[in-house]
Amino acid sequence: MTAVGGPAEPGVVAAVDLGATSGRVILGRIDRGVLQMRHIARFANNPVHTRDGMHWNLLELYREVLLGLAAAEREVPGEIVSVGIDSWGVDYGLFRGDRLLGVPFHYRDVRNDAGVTAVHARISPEELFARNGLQHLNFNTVYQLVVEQQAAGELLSLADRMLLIPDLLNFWLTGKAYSERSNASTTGLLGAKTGEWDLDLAASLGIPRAILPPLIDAGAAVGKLSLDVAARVGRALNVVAVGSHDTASAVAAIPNPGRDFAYVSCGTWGLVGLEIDAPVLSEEARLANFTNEGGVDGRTRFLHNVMGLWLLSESLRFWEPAATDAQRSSLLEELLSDAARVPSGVPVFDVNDPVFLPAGDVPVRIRNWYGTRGERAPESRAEIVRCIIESLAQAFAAAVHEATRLADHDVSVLHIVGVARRMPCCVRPPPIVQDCVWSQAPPRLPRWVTCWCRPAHSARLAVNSKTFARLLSDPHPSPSTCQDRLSVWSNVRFPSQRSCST
Ligand code: LRH
Repeated sequence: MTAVGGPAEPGVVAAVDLGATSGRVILGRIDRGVLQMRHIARFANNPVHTRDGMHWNLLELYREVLLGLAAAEREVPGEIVSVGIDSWGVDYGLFRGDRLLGVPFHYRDVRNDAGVTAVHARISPEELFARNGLQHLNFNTVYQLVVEQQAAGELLSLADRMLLIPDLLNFWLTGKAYSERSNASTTGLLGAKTGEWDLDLAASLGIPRAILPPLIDAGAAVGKLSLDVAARVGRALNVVAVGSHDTASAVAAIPNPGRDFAYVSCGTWGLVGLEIDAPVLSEEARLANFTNEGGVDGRTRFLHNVMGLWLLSESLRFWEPAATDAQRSSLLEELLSDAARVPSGVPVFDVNDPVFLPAGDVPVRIRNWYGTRGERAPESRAEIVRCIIESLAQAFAAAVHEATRLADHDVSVLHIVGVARRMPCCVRPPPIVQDCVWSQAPPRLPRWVTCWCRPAHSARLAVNSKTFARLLSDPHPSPSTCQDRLSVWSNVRFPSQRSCST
């Protein structure tokens, strides 16, 4: 994809994008500097709870990927030059030879806290951050692997390889086992300064070094589909490593970003921050729970994980456990318009409270959050939705601001990317890319956006949280209301060289 707008136009590529709630197979064709995209397959990614915990339905995902690739090949026979896969970070499968040992755990499984305790008994949070630069999230792979050691019937000692989800799928597709760096950077085992596996850290935590596969960068060839897979897909396609951490790909896909930009990549998670040259490893950054993830082209994503639209999707799941994805989608439509009628100024809650991390009764936990602080809790579903949106908005705004301060990096542009407007449900229209660009206070603000920059002496961006609330909740933002400093693209038009259409 880096060739977009460049001289080499590589033809048709197939992208497999796996999110925590849904996956897609998309064809992309680069034609005279314009990336045209066609959605070939869209499928749900529903976790499965078994007696030992919460798991990804990986076999089903793999089956969908194969079906999607086969459909893509039928769509443009002989034209696909490469396939790339990205997914959420941190989760993995353990292998012995070709055999997958156990069903991969979902990062929201409740087992992780024991791993945190065990890791920090051996290395302090300060030293860990100085080595891996990662925000403390109890599901970082390093904690999960240490939990593996403690489990009854543990599999770590049997394993000869650990593969993160996109690498695992690449392995099933091609028989080649690598670890792509952007996603490896979410494990907690990659040196923040070196970009190499921190083998001493692994050894000190009892994680066998041998399970860590050779690292490769986005853009490297993985291999051809193996014979049996090629027979099912229709042709021996080339698999290429992309920014296999979904956030790496999301940020790499921002059109013409320049260097002084911030982003909100909003889906199940809200990833909010900057792209910079080198990690920020200060104590202040650690205490603010900011992370340094590896980006495409050796860049660093300095960002904060905000709880994201998970709060909405899990609330819907709690309210309507038996509903289909389609039913939940239309319920969401209703709730969003009801929420828009709730008077503004609802009290906000701390969306980043870890209490909201596990699956389950999120609305009850939201009410309790207010209750335990002696505040009036939202009553109706619409009120809860309104509180979620406004609280997310405020957290996004605060994170943009904090990122610029901690990295001492001014920004003049904010890009909002992802399925930001809506809950990530599997039956969604193509993702919306919303891109707000302004380098000075916009002279006239579009109806649905209220953003501003701080006075000129500080080029840092101050973002009104209402901006995000409006962006998230307005069902039909109209491009015609946008002024030249702010454009909305519904995946149809990119006004610039790096263009995209369906
Ligand atoms: C977003 C994401 C995020 C991780 C989380 C597990 O999809 O990759 O960056 O922290 O999932």
